[in-house]
Amino acid sequence: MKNRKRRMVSWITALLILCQTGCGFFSVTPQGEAEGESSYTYAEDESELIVVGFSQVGSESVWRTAHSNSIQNALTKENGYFLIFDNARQKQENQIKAIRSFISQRVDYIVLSPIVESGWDTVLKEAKDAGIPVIIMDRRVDADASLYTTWVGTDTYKEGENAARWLEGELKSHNALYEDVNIVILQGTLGSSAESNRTRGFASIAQRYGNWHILDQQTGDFTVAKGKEVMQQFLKKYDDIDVVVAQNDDMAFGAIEAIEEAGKTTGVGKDMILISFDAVREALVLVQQGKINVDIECNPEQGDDVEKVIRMLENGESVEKEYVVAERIFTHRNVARYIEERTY
Ligand code: GZL
Repeated sequence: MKNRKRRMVSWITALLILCQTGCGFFSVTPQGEAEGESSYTYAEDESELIVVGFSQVGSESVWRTAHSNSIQNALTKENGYFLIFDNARQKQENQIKAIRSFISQRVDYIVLSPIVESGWDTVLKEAKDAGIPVIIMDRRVDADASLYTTWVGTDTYKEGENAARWLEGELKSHNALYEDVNIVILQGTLGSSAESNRTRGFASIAQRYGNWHILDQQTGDFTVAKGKEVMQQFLKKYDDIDVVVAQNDDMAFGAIEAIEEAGKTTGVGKDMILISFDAVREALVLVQQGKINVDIECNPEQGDDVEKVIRMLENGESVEKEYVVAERIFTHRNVARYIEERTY
């Protein structure tokens, strides 16, 4: 709130200086043409908008696009917001630059979806010193918790555990739980909480089974192209892969391309089991077709939760330190029930 007052004062000050220099007031018609005598009416309705600076990871995946849409659909002018959206193109230095720009513009709130967990303390302290609340969204930061107000996202560690628990049940149902199984993992962006949590969550179950062999794990950076490239390397290196774990659907799409180009198949009753994460619509179609065995949902619809938090803060209400959004697991057994409602 105080940033808006300060910003309004600075605008009025600027206008007064403008007047003293004889520039005079003018009214700006919708066509943008100044006309005749009248007082300058800057967009007063805009001065009352809550200005939010949002630093987004990038546009690396279908999920990310849905995530961006979710925040843009929640923080609209009609809802009382002026959203400044910055796409960091998957570079942390771009996110840090964007946050510093938001601070210099004296926004009311900063929302950060951090590409990686580390390296945020300095810039978050600058925001705190400027009196601008920061909301972390989607991935997590490894920073002093006093430097941000709250976190809104998904439990990616549980997602990793759920993937392994599904595999446990799948192998058990085929009386193969204690048979040798060779696994390769396409990891997300290294150093991101999504990658580290899914990797650790899966490993926490996998380590119980000496017969589960994780042959290799490499980052496909959450993209189709890199996921395909790494899968091609795995196929060259190993001729007995039983399970592919892709830490997002885009890498799963790339892996399927690579596997099929190598003359093999994925899915229910096929050469390789394919486990994926995110559960975007395009992937749920592949689950329905039996090409992806299981898709662990990671819910990108977090914009409304962020908007609720900002509204509470505006009303002087206290907020929780974290908000976790709900998620499901999709297989060919239940996907038909949900696929029609999937909008992204
Ligand atoms: C997960 C999110 C990940 C998605 C990917 O919370 O950060 O980033 O799983 C996206 O699709 O690129």
